[in-house]
Amino acid sequence: MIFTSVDRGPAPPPRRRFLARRALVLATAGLLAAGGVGALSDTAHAATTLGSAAAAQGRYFGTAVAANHLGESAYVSTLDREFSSVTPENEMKWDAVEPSRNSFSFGSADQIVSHAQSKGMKVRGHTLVWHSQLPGWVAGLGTADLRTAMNNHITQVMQHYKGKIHSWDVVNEAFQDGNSGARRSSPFQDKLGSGFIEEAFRTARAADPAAKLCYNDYNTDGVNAKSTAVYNMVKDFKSRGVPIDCVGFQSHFNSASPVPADYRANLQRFADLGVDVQITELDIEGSGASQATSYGNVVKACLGVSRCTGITVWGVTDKYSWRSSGTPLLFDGNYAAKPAYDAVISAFGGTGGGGGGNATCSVSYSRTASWNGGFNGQVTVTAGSTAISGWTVAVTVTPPQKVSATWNGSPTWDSSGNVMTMRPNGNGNLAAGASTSFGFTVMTNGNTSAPAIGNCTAS
Ligand code: 9MR
Repeated sequence: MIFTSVDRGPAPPPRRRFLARRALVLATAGLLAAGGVGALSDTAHAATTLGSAAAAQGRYFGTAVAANHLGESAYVSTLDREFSSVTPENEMKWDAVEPSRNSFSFGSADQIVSHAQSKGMKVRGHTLVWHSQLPGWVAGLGTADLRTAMNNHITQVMQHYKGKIHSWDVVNEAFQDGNSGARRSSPFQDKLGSGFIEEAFRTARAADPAAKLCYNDYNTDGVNAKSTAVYNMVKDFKSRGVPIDCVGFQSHFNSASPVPADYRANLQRFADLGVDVQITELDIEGSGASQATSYGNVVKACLGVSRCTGITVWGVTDKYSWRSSGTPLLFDGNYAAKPAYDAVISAFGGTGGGGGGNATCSVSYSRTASWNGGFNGQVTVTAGSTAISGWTVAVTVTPPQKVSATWNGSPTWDSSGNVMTMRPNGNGNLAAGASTSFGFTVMTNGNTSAPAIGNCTAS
């Protein structure tokens, strides 16, 4: 790392001054809107994102979304910047869309779908037939009525979203845990028998022939009795022409249930049956390097299977995760990207960075303006001997200093607000030896020391 500090006089040149003031105004507006320093990222659009890194490998990268967070600007800016697919976390489930018989309420799900469409994101439908989040009236029906209600539910919901959903979880979690390989007890299983699954798929195909129809489950990620039971069902469906296009592997991992060593092999054996495979609800409890390694391994497993069409993580930020205390997602509670985020980008090979193996960059710092109460800093990022498609640099200020504006970069913040992690804002692609700069304004609050500039990480 090269580290220099050069004072260039009290007043920035006019153009720079204009940009700095404009950035300050934008950043201040963001702060007011969201009430937090993380909102600085509102003004940013990074070149290397989860969505673009996955797209470079022909995959989508999605997240579960909850409609009630769509009013939070930091949530939405992270969602919009990073993801290319969304799955409503609860809003398309039976209790949400058909709380009483034949009375449909699509409001919250529609909100997610229209947001996604307005941002060019794809939508996964989750889920049509599931034993959980099932309103009481369904369980109370007799056999004939239940069959009618199940088929009506599938038909009404799929037709409402016809043409807007790339893949539907038609049936979710129909198998028991453990070694029995048996179907799970549910109103559908108990009254309609195992045939309810193929009936649901046939009804779904008729309702929206363009949507991919998936079976989705958990604890099926490695080769085990449960995944083998699902495998045998899919094999049977394919041999008899029951319409099924994809299998979803939820992939909720933690120390008791880590990423299996035979994950890729398991995905491959399903793909070999002639279905796509999708990682549908990924989260991995943990932190730091070990969590990052696991996330990287999941991406590599998917990339190792040509029919693995995409990955969805089960939430944008740790703070809203269903397993929040396990911090299982890619962004922390302040929307700062975690090491796991960088591992995912790098496992995808960045966006054309040549696999990340040789990608390096270096940084230099200069103070480009100072005045009573503040200064502007500039960090120049220079690619090493191969082209890079992304870079990450941490800038740490000393309290009570505060960064009040940034430009030419996409910042995220740690919880203290002192560490700013900067990523590209349209300036991530650098030819070998080429440079770009980002800048920021520091309000000194009495402390004029230079910020610490971390090493540059390239992708
Ligand atoms: O994340 C969902 C959480 O908000 C709900 O309370 C919960 C209720 O069942 O469902 C969670 O999502 C589940 C998903 O729909 C199916 N696979 C397991 C997920 C985690 O429980």
